Amino acid sequence: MTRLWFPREMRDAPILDEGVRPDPPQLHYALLINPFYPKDPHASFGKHVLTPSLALTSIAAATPPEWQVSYWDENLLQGPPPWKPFPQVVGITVHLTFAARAYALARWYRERGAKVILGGLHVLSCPDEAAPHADALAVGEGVQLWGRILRDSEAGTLQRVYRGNFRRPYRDEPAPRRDLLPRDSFLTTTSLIATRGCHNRCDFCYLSTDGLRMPYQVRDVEQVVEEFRADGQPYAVFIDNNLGSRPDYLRRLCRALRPLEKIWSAAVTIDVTDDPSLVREMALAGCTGVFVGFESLSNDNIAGAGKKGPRTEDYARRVEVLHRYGIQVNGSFVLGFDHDGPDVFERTAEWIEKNRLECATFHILTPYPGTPLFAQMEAEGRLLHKEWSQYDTAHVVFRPKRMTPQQLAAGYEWCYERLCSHRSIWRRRPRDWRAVLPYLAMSYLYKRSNRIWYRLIRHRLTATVWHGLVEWTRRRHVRFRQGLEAAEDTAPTMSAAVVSAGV
Ligand code: B12
Ligand code: SF4
Repeated sequence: MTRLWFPREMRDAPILDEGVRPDPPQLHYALLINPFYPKDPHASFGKHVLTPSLALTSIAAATPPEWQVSYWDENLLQGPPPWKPFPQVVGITVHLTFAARAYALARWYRERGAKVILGGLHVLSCPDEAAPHADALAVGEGVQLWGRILRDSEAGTLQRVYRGNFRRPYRDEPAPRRDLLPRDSFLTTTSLIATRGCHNRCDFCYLSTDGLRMPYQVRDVEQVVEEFRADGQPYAVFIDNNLGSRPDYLRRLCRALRPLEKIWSAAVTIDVTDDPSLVREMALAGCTGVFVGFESLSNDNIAGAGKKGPRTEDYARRVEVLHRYGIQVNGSFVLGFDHDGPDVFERTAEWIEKNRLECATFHILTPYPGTPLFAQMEAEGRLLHKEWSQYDTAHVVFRPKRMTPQQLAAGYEWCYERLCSHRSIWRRRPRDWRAVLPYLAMSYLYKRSNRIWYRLIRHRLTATVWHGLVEWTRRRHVRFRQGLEAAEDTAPTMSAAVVSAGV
């Protein structure tokens, strides 16, 4: 395997200065922190500044007017979070991969007099582990809790645990505070979310976490359109688990987005292609790329995970439907299922190339705590350890059935190496010659330029450098749509060059 370039700032969290003696906390000031996590050097560093998580901007929108709130994302490589002025309350979002860092930050701020609130997915699945590190836990949906937490903290009546549910109408939530984000640091600040939940319940997915009851809900399409418009960016990423869960809603959303003449990408399941006229509506509404969780090319693996969807033999035809409407496909593949043997890597890579997927993301199967997959692996004694920082889908944390952990780790690395090779990039080029150059530019910039990404991130140049390329893509897409509109239902074959979402 080639030795990959992996700078320290991408691997290690910034150092917390233990010598700091801050002023007393500033009343009515809250700081929200997205903690550092180590990046996977096999994948693009660009993924981490493509678009921000909505966890903290969502709760920030529920801040009472007398409070001031600010935001710090340690992954933007600008050092540890600020302490001047010193916050009265610190809110930290916790995922399992960066739980240890979240706890270190919590300790640092608590020792200096701030009240620390922990929330997020890992707090929901492992509240007992998180509790000793916080003054209060926010378990579940946080927007409904944040205002109450701040007021209780002001009144000195902070409780140990606050519980929010996902049953309140989603449309009642205020728009996330995207204005708090450093705009220069992201390719786009417009992370949008229109739906919550998914029609599926795959047993490896975080949506199957024990105790997480997330009924399927949608925001009004007008709300989504308004948020897109208000953020003023040409490109948005929908961070919904599956924007296609309800085709009738997706169709209405597309019709509402169409007049904006902007571009976007979203995660969908491949059954979105059941009705090609819906794919056409997506293209007309500005969809230039989809992130599709194919998970596996083995029907046994798909059935074993409890995922409903088309047979894998039909995937190729469905990819073709998306391509026909100029929509690029970023396929997500999970490696290490029980029916995967050592041949899975080559077969998957071959399939991706044969079907010209513009982009692919690989994940080593990872049993998230609280999911049925975790319970099964634990019961079978197959978990190698519970070192959560390694549960990032880039490390093997369980004993696979049909290969060794070492074979799985090496196969995962091999898949990325192969997909990033010149040969593979060339084999996957679009059939339409007019789309080849933009595709090549995007592939090389996104997938093979980690040294550039590192500098862009450190010097906060991501937005500046990408803006021209994104705007050019948007204009190309608008021209493509005009052709599509004119052709009624016979789609031209031009593929739009896009920024494929890597989420
Ligand atoms: C945007 C995103 C990213 C971005 C940004 C990540 C970041 N941390 O900054 C990028 C692309 C970089 C990314 C990368 C990865 N991601 Co990601 N990502 C997402 C995504 C699509 C959206 C997150 C989001 O905004 N959700 C919406 C917000 C509103 O929901 P929320 O986070 O749950 O927050 C609510 C509550 O939890 C609570 N809350 C949360 N924090 C706090 C804090 C306080 C103080 C309070 C009061 C409340 C509160 O209130 C919020 C509002 O209700 C989710 C899937 C999804 N749709 O959620 C996956 C997801 C979070 N990612 C996941 C994974 C695995 C990863 C990776 C590890 C894997 C990979 N190879 O891609 C990497 C690396 C990141 C890492 N090491 O942790 C998993 C996590 C699984 C788990 N059990 O932890 C998810 C759930 C995807 C999945 N389907 O499996 N990701
Ligand atoms: S289809 Fe995707 S989002 Fe839906 S439950 Fe399965 S893995 Fe999760």
